[in-house]
Amino acid sequence: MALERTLSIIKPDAVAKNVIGQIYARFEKAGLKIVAAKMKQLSRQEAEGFYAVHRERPFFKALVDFMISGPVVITALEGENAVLAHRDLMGATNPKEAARGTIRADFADSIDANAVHGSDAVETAKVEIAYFFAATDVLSR
Ligand code: IDP
Repeated sequence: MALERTLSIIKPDAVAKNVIGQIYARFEKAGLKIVAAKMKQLSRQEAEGFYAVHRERPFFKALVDFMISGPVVITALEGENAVLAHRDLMGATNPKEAARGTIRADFADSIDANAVHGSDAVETAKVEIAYFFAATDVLSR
């Protein structure tokens, strides 16, 4: 087992549904600790930079438009195998394919509005956490 950190974003659809607390409760129940958190209205430039790896994909503009459509909640989580543990909680990208009881199965409406983002690897998580938080804002406990 490895103590890891991962980046979670509660996307504008889930924030609008008022389920931030329900999603946080799932993190905590799974043993993931919140070590940094903020609510933020992303600028277009911030969202484009965050999703730069998808720049050439046909859904890029729709993804960025969606991510700036309202505030998001950005959280760094810490725990044993945090990256995979968090992705298990999220479920498949397309909520129609997400396993029962996952965040996306329960709260997401479509592949575009799919409630949450989670880092896909430890190295990606380091870059994504640093994209939104200064090192001094991540408080291990
Ligand atoms: P992930 O969020 O499950 O890691 P990624 O493949 O990294 O999935 O894609 C990033 C985000 O881009 C997804 O969460 C989803 O909102 C959006 N996305 C991915 N694939 C599609 C697609 O085929 N159509 C529309 N949006 C997509």
